[in-house]
Amino acid sequence: MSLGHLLSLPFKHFKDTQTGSNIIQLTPDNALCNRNYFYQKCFTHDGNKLLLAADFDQHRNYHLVDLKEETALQLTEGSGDNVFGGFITTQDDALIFVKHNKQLIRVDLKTQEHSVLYEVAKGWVGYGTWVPNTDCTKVVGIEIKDSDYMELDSWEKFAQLYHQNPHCRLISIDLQTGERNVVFEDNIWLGHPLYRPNDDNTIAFCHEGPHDLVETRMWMINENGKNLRKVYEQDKNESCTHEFFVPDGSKMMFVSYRPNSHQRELCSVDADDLSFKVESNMPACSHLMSNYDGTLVVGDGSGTPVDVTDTSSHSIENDPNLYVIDLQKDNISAIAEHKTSWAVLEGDRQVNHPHPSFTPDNQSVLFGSDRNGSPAVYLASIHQG
Ligand SMILES: [Mn+2]
Repeated sequence: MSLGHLLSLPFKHFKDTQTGSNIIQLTPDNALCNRNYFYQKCFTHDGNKLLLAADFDQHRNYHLVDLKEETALQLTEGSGDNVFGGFITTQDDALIFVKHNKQLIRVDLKTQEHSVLYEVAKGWVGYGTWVPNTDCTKVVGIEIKDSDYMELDSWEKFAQLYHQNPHCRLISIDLQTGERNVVFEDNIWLGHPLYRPNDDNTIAFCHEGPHDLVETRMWMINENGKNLRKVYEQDKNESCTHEFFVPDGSKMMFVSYRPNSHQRELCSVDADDLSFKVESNMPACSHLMSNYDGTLVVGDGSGTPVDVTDTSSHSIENDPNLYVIDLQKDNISAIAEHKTSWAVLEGDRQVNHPHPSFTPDNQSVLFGSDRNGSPAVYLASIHQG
């Protein structure tokens, strides 16, 4: 197999035993497949094509799945693909992803032609998920000094990197020219860079690390490096995580939780004035993502978080459900079981996370699970068929 190879991908259909939701298994058993990170664009606008990563050709590479034809088109090859950070451009014409923590690459969806948009400078490592602005003319990313960097192939190393206070910089890259602009730089582990949709002047990022040790996770800053501000002042016992911008740019939403409680809160701040709101109480979901205007939210029920230091007081029972939270109707319902193990596999901490998000028509939820023994990608209908 190689670039442009078209593989037949017969889908499997079944019903959720609890809810009757129609579930489609898109990728086969006995393979390593994952969807991209939950807020990165993975569907074409018409909802007919889906970006995912799969090891059909030895390495885990990007493929474009045709949901009508049940085929997978190979977009990348070789080792080193960052298989969570890649995204389809707003224009639906390319995949953009990072290879070997070093090169930001554009892949033409039609021809698979590769072009290098940006190269990480010597002495630095391109880290995590890099996110475009709405027009897809710029990307924000995080770079870590290579002397401070380590491969994060376990949750122990995740904690270790936090305590090392690595030198990090938040950068913006012009995709036309490849020019890099350093927005912010500090001896603190930085992560989750985000452009606010429809407002290039607002960039968000986080202080990364064990959630119960990080004092203030979420920050915003102007694109020119001015007006650094806390998004939200956390209580002493409060942990916040998995923040994302509602795709219309109106709000930032995030998960808040505290020790010795199963209950979690779906919270938001207004992206203009940072006014805070508890949107809903909810079951112990790890990741959340909303529809375009933030009226519907999908979350993945989880167990004891792995990214805290004090696991005993955060210990909770595993919840195997995908939930849809309707904020207008004030209603939460389990739509299907994801049944994933959450296990780290071959040094990959994220591959068995569901990372759910809506399809463009809001009728189904895309998620990952190793319910059949290996990580695969699924669609579950929200309403019973
Ligand atoms: Mn995750």
